[in-house]
Amino acid sequence: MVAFIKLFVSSLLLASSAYAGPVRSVESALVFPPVINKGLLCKIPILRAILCPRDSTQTVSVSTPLGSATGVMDTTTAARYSVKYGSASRWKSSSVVTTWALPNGNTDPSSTPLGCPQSDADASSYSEDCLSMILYVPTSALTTKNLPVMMWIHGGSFVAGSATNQGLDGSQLAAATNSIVAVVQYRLGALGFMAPSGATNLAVGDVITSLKFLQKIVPSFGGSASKITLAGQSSGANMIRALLAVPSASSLFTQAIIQSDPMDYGFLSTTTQSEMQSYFNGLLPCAASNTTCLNALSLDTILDAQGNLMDDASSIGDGSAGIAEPIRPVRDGSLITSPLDSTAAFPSQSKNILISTVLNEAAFTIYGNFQDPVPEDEFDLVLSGTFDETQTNDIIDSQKYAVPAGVAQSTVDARTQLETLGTDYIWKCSSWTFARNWVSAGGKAFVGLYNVGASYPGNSDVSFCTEPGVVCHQDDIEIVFGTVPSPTSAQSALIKEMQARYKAFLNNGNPNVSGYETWTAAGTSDVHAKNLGATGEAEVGNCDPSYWGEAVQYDYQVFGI
Ligand SMILES: *[C@@H]1O[C@H](CO)[C@@H](O)[C@H](O)[C@H]1NC(C)=O
Ligand SMILES: CC(=O)N[C@H]1CO[C@H](CO)[C@@H](O)[C@@H]1O
Repeated sequence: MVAFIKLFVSSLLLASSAYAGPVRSVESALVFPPVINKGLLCKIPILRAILCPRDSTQTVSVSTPLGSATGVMDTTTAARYSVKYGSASRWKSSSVVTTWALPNGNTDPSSTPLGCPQSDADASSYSEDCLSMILYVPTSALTTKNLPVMMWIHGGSFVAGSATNQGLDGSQLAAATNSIVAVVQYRLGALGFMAPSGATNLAVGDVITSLKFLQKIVPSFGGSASKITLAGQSSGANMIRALLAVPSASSLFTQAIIQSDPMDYGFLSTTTQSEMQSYFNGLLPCAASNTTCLNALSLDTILDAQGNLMDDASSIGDGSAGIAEPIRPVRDGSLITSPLDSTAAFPSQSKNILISTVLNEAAFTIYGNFQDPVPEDEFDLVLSGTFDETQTNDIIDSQKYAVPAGVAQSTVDARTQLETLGTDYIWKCSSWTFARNWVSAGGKAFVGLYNVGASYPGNSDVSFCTEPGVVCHQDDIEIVFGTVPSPTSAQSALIKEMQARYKAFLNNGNPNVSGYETWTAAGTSDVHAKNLGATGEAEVGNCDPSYWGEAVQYDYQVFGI
């Protein structure tokens, strides 16, 4: 069972391990329109933002209840403010800062925050003092008040990623949607979920802390604290799913955008979490109660233990932690109070959500791990290495992913079926199931499928991901942010469309805008998934309600999480 599930890890992990540090460069080619009396007006901080020629050190200031905020104008249309939003002692809950400060003791407002500690990144790129965010404030905020706010939660399987990852510069998105974009960091891995004392979901708490911070400060920037939308991709979207299950966080945001959430994985059960916790504690050279010892542990020691935990997680307890995201939010019954999956009726919902997946979510994994075509007679074998016996038999008996009959054995490449299967159960169909449940519980949902993407750095390691028409996991990120390096006309068109739709959604919870096709809201059976980058609605395929979740169970059903 382990061997093949492992394959589905890497698409989440590897792709996001392309941690690249700050991505910004000075776009000196931008020319600002001439302004009369510029010299005088540039002395007034708030006017400086819109009226004065920018250079790489052009600073701007805003007065907030937490003190004066200083940022920089990277572009003519948005200012960027890096800020430390929260403080936390190791393995303790975080709290909102009481004073505005640049991250990591920086004094240069153009500096970017260090990421949270993670393996596969240079130690100089991270710090335990990592509860920071970057705010992108459109210059329009000076003249328009009550702008919506979109807070982006990065992916990386809860063990990687940061606010400075490739493509996450929110300047263009902020200007195009006329909204404040915040890109937030939260504690990762063992430091965010596995306190030896047994406390968990610390990272979920960090995001709640960041929302409380936003509530306090966005009005100073021209934003509205009652129009905050959460948006995120992959495990960032999974984090949002967790926050939707936290009643005490509900008043802190109004709606959510969930991109490529691996919804097949439920939250962790408390039983599995405590078994993993015991295992992890056993890897540390400290008693779980010895705070002095725990606080003195080096980050290397903690990350090493975390790596061992992840390697062994799928054989701990019932194995429901799996391999792709073994460290993840826990349905602890106090913070996260419902599973938000098909194992129980959803609590009643009133928020609007937008849920999307991409065409080839599993391609990076399948084509990255099977470099050569997979013959038909190995298909069943791969299945039985991925699913439990019942799931395997149900899938084979249904013939839904069978290699088409009449195809010469020598030309068969079952990677096509495996890729569709992986995409369906981990992402696409499970997201559609979630949308149906959401609507049944009274919420409104808009479902989309990206037919056009922009190859995210790292995805080009798998040549299939660079083929025309293929959209791999993460290829939606630069489309949303408008950060595609040299966009094709199809990419430019989709960037424009998605930003227009996001702008509408951020303002009124509906992604419909004139000039573009109607995006019909999901129903309890037909989710009306809108093709993004293509016309009409996506083919239902095996995401029919009678198949995944019914005829064949999702992993969260198999494990009864
Ligand atoms: C805590 O751990 C330290 C080693 O870091 C050890 O010297 C000390 O005796 C321990 N304290 C207790 C109460 O066990
Ligand atoms: C189908 C649909 O939801 N159409 C809506 C698109 O958005 C506009 C503006 O919010 C609404 O008036 C439409 O009803």
